[in-house]
Amino acid sequence: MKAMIATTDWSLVAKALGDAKGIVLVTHKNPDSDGIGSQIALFHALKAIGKKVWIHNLHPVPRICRYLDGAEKAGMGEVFVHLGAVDTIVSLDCGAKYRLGMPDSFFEGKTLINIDHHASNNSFGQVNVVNATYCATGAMVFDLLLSLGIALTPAMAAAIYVALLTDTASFRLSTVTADVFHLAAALVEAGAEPAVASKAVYGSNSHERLKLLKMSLDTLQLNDKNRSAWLHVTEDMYVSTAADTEDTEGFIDYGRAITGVKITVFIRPEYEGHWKVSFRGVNGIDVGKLASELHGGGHRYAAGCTLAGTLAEVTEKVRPLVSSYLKN
Ligand SMILES: [Mn+2]
Repeated sequence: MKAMIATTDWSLVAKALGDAKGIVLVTHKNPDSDGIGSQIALFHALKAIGKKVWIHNLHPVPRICRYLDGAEKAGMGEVFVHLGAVDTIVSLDCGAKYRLGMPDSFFEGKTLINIDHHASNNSFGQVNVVNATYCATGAMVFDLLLSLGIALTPAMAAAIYVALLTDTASFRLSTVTADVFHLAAALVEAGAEPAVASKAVYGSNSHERLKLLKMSLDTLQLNDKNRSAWLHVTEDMYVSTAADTEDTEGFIDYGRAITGVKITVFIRPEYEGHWKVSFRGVNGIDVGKLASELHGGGHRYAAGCTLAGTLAEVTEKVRPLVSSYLKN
């Protein structure tokens, strides 16, 4: 097996994990498959070398990841009951400390290791491996395990595979290089099952989700001479369809898939009076930079921010900025 990026220096992470007596693995609020897959793979790996390890997040494991062996180990909420047994926290796939959503007391006196591929990551840990050239944090965990000399089990391989699958939008993004396919092949050789992952991620729609999708697609608008696509969901839509936030995963891709569209904007309720605004861009447009102008963050091709106001106010705030990125 060969590393995805052979030059990544894992020595400080290896040292910190080697010294650790108790480790908790965390990822961002509303976790996605990359965060969860990374946690599960590293969980199994650290167990295999005799470490005391837990998985804990503010929010539950998304439904599409619950088939993974190890998903049932994830705890949730602001209170982590094993905090006293932990001296080391590993943050995975999280661009900023506040996005973990955990209280300050959670971090007090702990060594914080930050492993992430968001370009906007501000290296908030004591030990940081941040590299935006990785297509997924799962790929970073693969390299870490390789450097630690830990053999991949089918459970680890399956967890990294789903991270890779979803963060590359099914191997569709420009982050997908020959090395990504080499990695995918290594994972399948180690026991990952692509058909099982694809069924779980893309073939497990609920009727509620499709009803919400139908309503959201009814909001689809093209602006900027058909170069920006806009769609949203509202709280009322959640109520009338009995769907939830998790069901909106992938809605933004319908905008991205329209010929000629260069920026897609998807807006959904986040919390009282606040909206989560997600952006997807094409080659040559940096939506990570766009989101950072709105105090958000993310990647070149996928990013987001949270804005206060009504839906109309939020839309009016974002619209001129999107237009300014489409000038040329
Ligand atoms: Mn990721």
